[in-house]
Amino acid sequence: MDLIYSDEHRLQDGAAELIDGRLQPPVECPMRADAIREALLTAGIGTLREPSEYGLGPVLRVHDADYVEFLSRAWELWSASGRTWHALPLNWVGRGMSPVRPESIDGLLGYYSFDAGTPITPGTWRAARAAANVALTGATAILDGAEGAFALCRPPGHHAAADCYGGYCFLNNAAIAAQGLRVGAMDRVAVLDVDYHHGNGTQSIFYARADVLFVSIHADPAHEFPYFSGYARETGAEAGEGCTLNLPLAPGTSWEGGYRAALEAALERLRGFAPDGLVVSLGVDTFEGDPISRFRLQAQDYPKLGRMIRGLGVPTLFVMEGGYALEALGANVAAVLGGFLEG
Ligand code: Q9C
Ligand code: ZN
Repeated sequence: MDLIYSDEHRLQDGAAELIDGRLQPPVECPMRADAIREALLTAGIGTLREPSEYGLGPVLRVHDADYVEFLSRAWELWSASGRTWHALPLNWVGRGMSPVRPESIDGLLGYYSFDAGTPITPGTWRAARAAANVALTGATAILDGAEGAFALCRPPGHHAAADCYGGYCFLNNAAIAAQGLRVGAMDRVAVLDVDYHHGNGTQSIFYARADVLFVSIHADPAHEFPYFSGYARETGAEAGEGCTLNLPLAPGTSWEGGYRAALEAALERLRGFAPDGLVVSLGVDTFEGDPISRFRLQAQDYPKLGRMIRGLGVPTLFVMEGGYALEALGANVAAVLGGFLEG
């Protein structure tokens, strides 16, 4: 299958994220994409392809214009304010305060974000745009008739909402690709999000829509990031009521200890929806060795995941999200795609 990859991911290389109360080297780092690319080529999963340039049109079908403008200028505004280190937000709107758009870059960073783990660097905007182009190139492969394709997106995307960044995400690559499939004449599109963390951005983008189903298996937000999204009671709104399905699982969940059953429930809902195309937000931070996550999936479980997704018989674009165990990351992604190809 086509493996879409751009070297421009390297332009997102943050100095630090705030984690466990300390500034630490970001787990979301360029070595991740290098590890995945090498493992996929070694396993013979497919051939590398460069992304095409789609411009901002498909991005603006998912993200608000003022947010896109902010992202494109954030580094310029930050460095013009005299700072030399990478930009992290330091405060957010609290209950009882005014949720209005401030003017200074410090205010804007808080206004458009929801965490302090997502540094804006000189290359962030270019890297984020390249990742969106990688996803859109994958969507084009699916529209052109491929049964499967892999978009090696970095930075990841599923935490980014229409006007908000966080969770290492700036542009929602999976949502941009899903919307690309819709515009490209697929009437019904589904997103299956199997990253360890809830894809709050993707959910919110499609929450009131009936044409895009969002199904997610993730760690219970009562105990895990992003904490304020991903509960089972979130089922969609307005025309989209019933078109969001959240399957939160307890930290510590293993394949046989609940994950497989949740995946079967997810696949049953997907079959009921009968989509023309599927976007899988593929995070392998469900791995037992992941440094920031607490599920217990093992290497041998990932081919099963890929095989079960293939069983849907729907053209499928895999979009890379999280996964931070550098030594196993590439092999686990290759295992999912290998299982899909055999399935
Ligand atoms: N104690 C993705 O996987 N911080 N984003 C975690 C852990 C944010 C993960 C803190 C995790 C974001 C794409
Ligand atoms: Zn994740």
